Amino acid sequence: MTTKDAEEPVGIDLPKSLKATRLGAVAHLRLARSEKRNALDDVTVLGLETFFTRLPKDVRAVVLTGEGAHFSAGLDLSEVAEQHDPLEGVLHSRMWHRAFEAIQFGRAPVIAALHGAVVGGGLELAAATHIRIAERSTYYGLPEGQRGIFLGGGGSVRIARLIGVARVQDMMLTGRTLNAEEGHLAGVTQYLVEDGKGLEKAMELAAKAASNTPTTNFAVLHALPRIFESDPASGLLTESLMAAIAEMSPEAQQRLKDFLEKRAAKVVRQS
Ligand code: 1HE
Repeated sequence: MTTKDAEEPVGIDLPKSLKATRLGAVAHLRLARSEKRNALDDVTVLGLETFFTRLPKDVRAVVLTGEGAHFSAGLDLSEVAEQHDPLEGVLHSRMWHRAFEAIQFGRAPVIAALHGAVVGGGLELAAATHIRIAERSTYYGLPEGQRGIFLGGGGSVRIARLIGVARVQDMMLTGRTLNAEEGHLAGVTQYLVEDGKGLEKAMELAAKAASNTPTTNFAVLHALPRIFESDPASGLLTESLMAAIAEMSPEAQQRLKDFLEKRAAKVVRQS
């Protein structure tokens, strides 16, 4: 991304609850249903799946934000209030799983800038992204417990891995919310910024991630989490295979040469 890049459309048909633009190699996807606090209805969840499965090859990172005062109020409760068929309920949850898998295991790293309420399915959505930034106004809740329902968008797996089963149990059993600082300490976010600064930080990080080689980013997105979940022996073997593929890529060879010939940046302390 350079300063001369102008914002342009991404070229994917989306429902009106989602808006996407791109600035060079970075796409910016917004939840755009602020009148319903970005509650995630079926159309929006399917739109997320479409966006992340059809991402153009030259989009190298995605920034995800929510319009209005809140990132997302989670599942659109009006759509489940009338649901009485258990199988339909399972399939509904599986639809969320598909959409969020497309985010977590898509072609580009996704950076979410959070603010206001990040609750229920909104937190499940954020947990499917790779880097999360919280503005100070952010708070997290899992009101499924109070609503008489359960997680269904992958939260049992992803949120529990981020903050631990014990915290998820506390939030669901008691309705406890975490503020931005508590969430940060618990492991929800990698960055905490002042109000109004989330998008800027996300664009800065996205530009960095977009400048990596596609092979390294593929390894980080697809291989690393699977290695982490596998038994150590299989994990180490997968790591070796992935390492060999990455270092043999022509882009990696060029980058290594650039460093050895003093053309590449050194690793310097940032804080
Ligand atoms: C909604 C939703 C929603 C707002 N589904 N319509 N999620 C929750 O239990 C969170 C429910 N929402 C809230 O607690 C609050 O709305 C907020 C704290 C997020 C924001 O409060 P506020 O005062 O800014 O807005 P509001 O007046 O509550 O809501 C504005 C409108 O959005 C209102 O509709 P209106 O027609 O009266 O204007 C609300 O009804 C509507 N709205 N949130 C439907 N969630 C895959 S499983 C995942 C399971 C879950 O995500 S459970 C958690 C559900």
